Amino acid sequence: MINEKDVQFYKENGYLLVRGVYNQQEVEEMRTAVEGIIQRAARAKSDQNHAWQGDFLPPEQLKKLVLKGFHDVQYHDAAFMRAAIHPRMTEVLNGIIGPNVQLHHSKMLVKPPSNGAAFPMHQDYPYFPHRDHTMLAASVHLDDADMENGCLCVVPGSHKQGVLPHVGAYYLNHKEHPLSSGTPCPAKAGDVLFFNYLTIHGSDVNRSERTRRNILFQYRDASDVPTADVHFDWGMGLMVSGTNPDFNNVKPKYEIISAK
Ligand SMILES: O=C(O)CCC(=O)C(=O)O
Repeated sequence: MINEKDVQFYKENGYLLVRGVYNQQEVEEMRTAVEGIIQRAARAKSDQNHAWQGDFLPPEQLKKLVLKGFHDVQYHDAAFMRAAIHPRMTEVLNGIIGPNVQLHHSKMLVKPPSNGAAFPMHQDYPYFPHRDHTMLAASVHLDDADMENGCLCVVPGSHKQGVLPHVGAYYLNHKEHPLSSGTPCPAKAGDVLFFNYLTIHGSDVNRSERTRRNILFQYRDASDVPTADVHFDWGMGLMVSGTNPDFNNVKPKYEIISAK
């Protein structure tokens, strides 16, 4: 699926777009699963807006923006578990990360037409810092994405700058790091954009009449460890490929919610 040149590209640029990781049928299965989550969340009255807040857009514009986001989608529908460990996905992960890969967490990001939320430029590092910086996002496209419907933009090579100071709700100063500083990564449904958690990235508002649905999996080398007690997720530590060299090192914390 990828070759040595691709791996080199990722190392140099901190990102890699891989075409056709999922076929049409697999994409369709995930779309149905996304719709199911949205429906069930609405019935459970858990469908709050996850649009990022801050000062990166005027308040009256921010107010209108909507993001349907849910974490750990593999706990909602098995389609996402199959996607997380899909052989074509693991092949790329093995090329970039190495043989032993763990899932850290997942989320779905649905930007509805006309008012789908923007993500100001940021690194993912502050949300779940790790020692060896092996963490990467694999953003699975369930729709064709371009600048019109708010595709991802990355700053090539920015992972080499290391950890940068973030402001407010963990994004970079938007005057120093405007969205226009990023390289747009238009993609087709089934394509996956891989980017390191130090790579600066963001995305614009969905101004089109098309929905933009992405599933984002965060993966890390199984020997990498968190350096702060933040963002401990249910999915954290699930072996996606290989073996766990340090199984005593990190134990996920579970919160028991009593049944009503
Ligand atoms: O999917 C997107 O447009 C951006 C998502 C993102 O940057 C994030 O979740 O950290």
